[in-house]
Amino acid sequence: MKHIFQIVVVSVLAALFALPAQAAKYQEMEVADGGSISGQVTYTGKVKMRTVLPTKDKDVCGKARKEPTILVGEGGAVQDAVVYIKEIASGKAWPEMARPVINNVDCIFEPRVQVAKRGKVDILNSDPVLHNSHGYYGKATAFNVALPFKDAKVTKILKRNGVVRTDCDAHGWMLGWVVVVPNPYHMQTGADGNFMIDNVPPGDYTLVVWQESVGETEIPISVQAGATTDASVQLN
Ligand SMILES: [Cu+2]
Repeated sequence: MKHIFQIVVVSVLAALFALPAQAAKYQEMEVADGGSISGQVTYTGKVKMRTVLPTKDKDVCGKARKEPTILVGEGGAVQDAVVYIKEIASGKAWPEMARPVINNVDCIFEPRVQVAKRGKVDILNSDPVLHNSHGYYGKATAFNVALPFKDAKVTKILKRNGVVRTDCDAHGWMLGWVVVVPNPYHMQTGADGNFMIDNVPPGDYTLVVWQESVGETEIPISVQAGATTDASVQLN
């Protein structure tokens, strides 16, 4: 009896510990009768500006200026929003994704916003001044690299999914973002604010729309075989 009890306890513990790991691991499979999710990300509120005030290396970093905290184009279209399915256990194969690069150019992170898969990231300095790129998952450091001279390059690993904010410890106004997505069902919006995510297995999901100043907006969606679900969202 005691023996059986031990087996049950061990099995229950094993199942408990295995669950989160399985939930995090995305399985690639053949998708039959997939549906699509499409829409547009818009914003009609007042666009807040932030002040960029270079206090040193001004010959490289430029003058004081203001920049929008959200890129809004015609009809309220939001650029550089990242749209992805929050949780999906299995589905289409990951596409070929180039290794992400965080480039320091004129004291600006290029690109400002990008999407990546867990794995390596190259951090580059294209400026003749010291940058110290410091990435965070929330408050936890993701990487912290000094790039003392032009063409310095360091490769780091983005170990988990989530939003990585990059600051520069040398230039407090610098700001960049890498959204490490959990599955291949994602898209970063361009100037038209549109997104299109295809080959989704039919089912109910939560769509996440992330934008750097708004944060995450979650939308419940239902995908039907061979159909397109409209998931247009107005951020506020
Ligand atoms: Cu810097």
